[in-house]
Amino acid sequence: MTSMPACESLCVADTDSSTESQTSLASASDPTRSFAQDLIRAFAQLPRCISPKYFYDAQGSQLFDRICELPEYYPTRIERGILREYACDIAALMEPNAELIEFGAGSLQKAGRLLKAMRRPARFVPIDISGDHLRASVSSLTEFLVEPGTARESRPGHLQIVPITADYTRGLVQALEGLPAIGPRYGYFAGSTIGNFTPDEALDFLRQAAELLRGGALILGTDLIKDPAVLHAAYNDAQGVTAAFNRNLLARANRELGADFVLDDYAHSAFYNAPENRIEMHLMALRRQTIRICGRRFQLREGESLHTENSYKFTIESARALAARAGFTPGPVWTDPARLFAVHWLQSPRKFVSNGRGNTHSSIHLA
Ligand code: AVI
Repeated sequence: MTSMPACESLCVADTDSSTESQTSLASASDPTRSFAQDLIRAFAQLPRCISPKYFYDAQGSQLFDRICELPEYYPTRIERGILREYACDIAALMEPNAELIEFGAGSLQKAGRLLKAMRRPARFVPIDISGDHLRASVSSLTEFLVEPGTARESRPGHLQIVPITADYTRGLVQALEGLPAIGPRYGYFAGSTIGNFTPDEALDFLRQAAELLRGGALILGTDLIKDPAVLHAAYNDAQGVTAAFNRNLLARANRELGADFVLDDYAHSAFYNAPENRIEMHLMALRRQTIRICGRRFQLREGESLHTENSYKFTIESARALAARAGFTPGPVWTDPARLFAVHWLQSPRKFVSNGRGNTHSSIHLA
């Protein structure tokens, strides 16, 4: 995200309430403090934009789980289908006694498929920014892994499960601090969450992953470029769950930071920006607003918006080229017959030089 000059005319310090707000922020948790800082920064610049990672408090994570079950939101359903079909083929590429690290644990169902297919998985490490959501996901994963038909070696008891609550966007090594590798390491980055990064952030994340997973591999889910009408429907569902997910950012600011957003005064706007290959989500002011966040006042004119998310879409080749630039050797790709979504095997060589080139010849399997 590029940082733009602060728009001072729209930012008025409100000294009456700032002392109280700053006092409460001083004792706030790290995630709340960084949310406050980034939200204030977002409102003090033009265009106003904030990282989508702030969607995911407990309520936002629950809303995201509901999005994943919507008829219009195809990525989760299609990626699950690919894993149902190909988990054994993917797991056959993994060494036995390995650990699987999931970056941004979703509902853990997809990782569960991989764990069931792996040979004697030693440890599963899901990392997520929302602790409440992570705990709930781990307990449903545990139920999934004790279902009849799961090999003894993939059951809890044999398999160590070590959930970590952390913001992995701040650094993968930091997130895994104090947890030395116990065997070959494989990563799983599902759901095309890579698309929520800027291209520079995506490259940086992949470089860190290549380093962390040396000698292992990253299994990467990417949403593919397709008919914009399909994309539009996926981010503008009929039940309004995506709109509620988007507005939850403001609701979270009201809950955690004592901000005074009136949620109905903001419209959910999601559209496909074709030149950039991305869906953009915004919250647009329906009337002139004066908002207070942590003792600072900001104004928005009618029609002005806060840019809350980008969701980049890829071709199979563009995702492989990006991974190769980060130091991975792209391997097989699994996709669905309609080519809506792709799951990539990205090998991280024991030693690698990230030089912007790489083997991008693909071997593609259709689910
Ligand atoms: C988590 N991420 C990959 C989702 C996406 O599709 O970009 C978040 C989302 N935003 C709106 N709907 C889903």
